[in-house]
Amino acid sequence: MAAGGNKMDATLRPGETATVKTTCPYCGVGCGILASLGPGGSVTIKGDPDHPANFGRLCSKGSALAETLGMEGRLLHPEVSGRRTTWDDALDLVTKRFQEAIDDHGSDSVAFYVSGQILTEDYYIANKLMKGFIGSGNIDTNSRLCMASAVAAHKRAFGTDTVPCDYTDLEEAELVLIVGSNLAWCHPVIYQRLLAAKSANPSMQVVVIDPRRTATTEIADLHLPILPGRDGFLFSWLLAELDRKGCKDTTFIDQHTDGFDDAIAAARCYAENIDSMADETGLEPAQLIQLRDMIMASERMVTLFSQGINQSTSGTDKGNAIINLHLLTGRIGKPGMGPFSITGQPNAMGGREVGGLANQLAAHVDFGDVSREALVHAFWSSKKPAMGPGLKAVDLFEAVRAGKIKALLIMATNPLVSLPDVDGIKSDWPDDVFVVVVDCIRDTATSAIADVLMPAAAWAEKDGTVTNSERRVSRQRSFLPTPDEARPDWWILAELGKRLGHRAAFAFETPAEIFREYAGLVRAVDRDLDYGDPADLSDGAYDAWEPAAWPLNAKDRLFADGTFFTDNGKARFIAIEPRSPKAVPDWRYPFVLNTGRYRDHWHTLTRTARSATLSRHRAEPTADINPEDADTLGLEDNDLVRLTSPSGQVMMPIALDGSIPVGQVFAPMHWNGAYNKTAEINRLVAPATDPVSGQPESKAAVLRIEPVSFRHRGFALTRADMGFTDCVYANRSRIKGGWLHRLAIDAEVQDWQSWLASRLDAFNGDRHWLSFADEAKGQYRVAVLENGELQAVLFIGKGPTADWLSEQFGTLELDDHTRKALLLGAAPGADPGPLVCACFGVGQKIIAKAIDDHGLCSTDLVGAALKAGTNCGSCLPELRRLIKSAAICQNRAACQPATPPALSETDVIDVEA
Ligand SMILES: Nc1nc2c(c(=O)[nH]1)N[C@H]1C(S)=C(S)[C@@H](COP(=O)(O)OP(=O)(O)OC[C@H]3O[C@@H](n4cnc5c(=O)[nH]c(N)nc54)[C@H](O)[C@@H]3O)O[C@H]1N2
Ligand SMILES: Nc1nc2c(c(=O)[nH]1)N[C@H]1C(S)=C(S)[C@@H](COP(=O)(O)OP(=O)(O)OC[C@H]3O[C@@H](n4cnc5c(=O)[nH]c(N)nc54)[C@H](O)[C@@H]3O)O[C@H]1N2
Ligand code: SF4
Ligand SMILES: [Mo]
Repeated sequence: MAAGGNKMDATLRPGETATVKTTCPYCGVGCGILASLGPGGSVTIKGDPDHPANFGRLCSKGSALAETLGMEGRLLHPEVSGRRTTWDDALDLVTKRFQEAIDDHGSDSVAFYVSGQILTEDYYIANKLMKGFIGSGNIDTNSRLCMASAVAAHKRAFGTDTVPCDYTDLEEAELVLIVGSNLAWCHPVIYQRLLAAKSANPSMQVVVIDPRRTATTEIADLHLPILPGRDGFLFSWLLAELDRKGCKDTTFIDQHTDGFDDAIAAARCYAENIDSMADETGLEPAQLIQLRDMIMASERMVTLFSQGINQSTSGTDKGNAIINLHLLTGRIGKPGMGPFSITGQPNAMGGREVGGLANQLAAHVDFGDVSREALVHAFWSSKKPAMGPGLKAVDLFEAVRAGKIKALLIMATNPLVSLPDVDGIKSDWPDDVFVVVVDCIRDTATSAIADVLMPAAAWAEKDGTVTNSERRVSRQRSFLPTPDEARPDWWILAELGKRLGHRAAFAFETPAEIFREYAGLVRAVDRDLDYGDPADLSDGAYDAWEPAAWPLNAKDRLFADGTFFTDNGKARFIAIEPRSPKAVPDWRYPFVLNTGRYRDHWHTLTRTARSATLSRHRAEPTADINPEDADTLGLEDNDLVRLTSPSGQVMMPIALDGSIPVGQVFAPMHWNGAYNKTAEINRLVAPATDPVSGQPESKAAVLRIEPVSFRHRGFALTRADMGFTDCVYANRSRIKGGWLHRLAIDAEVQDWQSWLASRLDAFNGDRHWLSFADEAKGQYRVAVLENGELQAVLFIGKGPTADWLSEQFGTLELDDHTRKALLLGAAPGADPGPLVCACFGVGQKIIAKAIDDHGLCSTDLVGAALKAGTNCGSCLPELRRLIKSAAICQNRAACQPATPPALSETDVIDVEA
């Protein structure tokens, strides 16, 4: 076996395998991966035991990467107006249209909108082209929707966007505050490291601050279900309280900080009365005191925060409120301490470094920092540098709507799903804006508005670097050949740069050359970043790059000496005036909408929905609400509802969930029109943004809930990917060997066989139908076989869930026994329930039964009995919850009868086609 860091030759001799060290393309944990290519092109993915982020671990998404590498749906050729063209023609056209816009309307009439999912090399070129040569600040990124508030908070406090912690700090802490982060689902490998650290050190305490009781709260010693958007009040109160109690590091404050007096004066306004603080935050006075005392008792404290803080109209202030607390106590720059903003995307951090955000220039240099700006311009030999910030994402799309942007290039992001107010954006989209979309996938919501499509190389084909949450720079290395005409993102941007007349500045041949240049810029700027001496970065050294955190070669940890990157070297306290979310619930819109992530899905589904394994955990979005609210509304679990906000409407089923507070709704951000035409959650989210960071408030829209009327509800399983677009509601998801469709139908249907038949492709062979009807119960079931092979199944009316059939569909051997089971929807006693363990395919009902039958009281015992939870561990929090609750009837799936209604053999009738 050929192992090692180097890019490998993807053509192997028979029987040979090769392994490449690369990095996971999903979350900001940045796990190291060993990708092995076997004979016949098979790919095996394993965690890299030597990578310091994961030491061999992977979560369910990382483990299933091999399933998402296929060519299905890939964009493989450049296209202009939907027609295939050559790279030369596509690039010439884009150059012409960008140049025309610049000539006629100025540099600020063009823009790039990029992503934390491109590599540092790609990002560097995009930024250099826009800010160094086109002469506009108009390059922004989806990190605006993600990290912008944390970035702004860091810059206000430290002078630079510097994350001072690494993962070992979490392990060494005595107290970990997890604020607005569902770590168990969104950064599962860090969560597992924390879990292991807590087991090894039982005195470690974990507090989770989140309106919902999430999977992450399973390890919490204290869960504080704060009211949506109120963290600023809580942290201001804590600041004043700790100060009052004398829990502060006066020497540190005096010698290493500015602004303490103002910040403490502002915080004291909120600390006079604990009862009003309790009202403001929705927490009990006793809980507030408990938290304060825990903080007072533990010197080694990490505050880890994510989108529950950032995605807010006061996200920057909240970030600073957290940092203020660490400055007060001097808990920064030392092991096991610090404010820790974790990044979402694999290269969110790298993008921030190069300057991918519109309000900074490059390499952590801000606009207006005149001497360093001059240094960057000189380094680039910029002919036409950007002289000020460009438009931030939400403003950028506003400018497009207002006709101010004439040419826009979108790369590695799907804004027509992920931006707030997607309906408004689509309806106002001007005809004359020229749009280029660079993506790996052909059909996305965003590619639908493109004039030009450019095929990008995908993860397994790309070479470059990414920086994870702990500032660790790792290599992504290609292990598959780039298909057809797909090209790396940096190549596409460099070609554009050359054609726009900047041949020398963009004459890069390899990612290594780009990285060397960037390392040189970083060295010249000489601030918090350091990638080492570019002279040491030969092609070979770049190839062999071992994961390393910046600043490279640092003698001590960041901020260890109390020196920060502000002009006077002191950190800044920021005086905060806490605010509630912009939208306030009223009688028309009485609920607050919280949006976020599912364990096994990634963003807008362009990747994870390709995997049957990953689609099993959550095949369909649900609006999770408290059972009390459902009761008030007269709704039952799984009822189909319409959610209406001032911005728009969506439709999806509800799920009763006691972990959601009364008055709140949680729904996933993931669904796009290709999988569900009515569930794009950003139709509901208004484009309200934080005044400092420009980050939108994705977690606090307001809405009302109404039932949807329809005549029939059911599901279909089909071999072919067919549409049910005329249904009131249709959600499709991948299963092994086909598709699962969940449907609501308003048409009056007499004959379900004809209804299904009319949707099937013509078939000349032997077509058999099985059918069953119970008119009284409104149950209809049909299945169709073509040449003896199962093609489709349709279940209408109340009855068994789709779980068992979805498992069996791809492999069902149609003997007499299974034919019967087919229309029963379950082999008797074998309904697995919704999937919990993705690695071993173990369902919730199986686990619950084993827990009950055998008294399994630990995840180890469940693992020993069923293997569940013994591979990637992503489901451990759910296993713990099942063990704890053993009263699983709270769970909606378990509330349905475990065995389907009786159906006698004679009910199943064979009908000739
Ligand atoms: N499985 C999965 N993992 C992912 C991703 C994915 O798509 N899928 N995406 C990656 C990316 S880009 C990102 S940015 C991260 C995001 O990672 P997280 O930030 O952990 O994920 P979210 O689910 O968006 O939101 C986190 C939590 O904030 C809570 N919250 C909402 N409002 C408030 C509030 O007012 N206060 C507090 N304290 N909490 C609140 C929500 O209930 C939610 O549990 O995940 C990364 N990892
Ligand atoms: N309501 C609500 N909205 C949200 C959020 C939320 O919590 N709630 N979260 C926000 C956050 S934190 C984020 S990060 C965004 C994410 O939102 P997006 O960035 O819009 O989501 P993705 O699905 O990751 O889109 C990435 C696109 O890039 C393509 N792609 C993948 N790899 C490559 C590559 O190497 N090159 C190129 N050219 N293309 C590639 C994929 O096919 C896909 O189309 O959503 C934001 N929107
Ligand atoms: S935790 Fe999972 S998604 Fe995140 S980098 Fe690791 S394997 Fe990938
Ligand atoms: Mo993100």
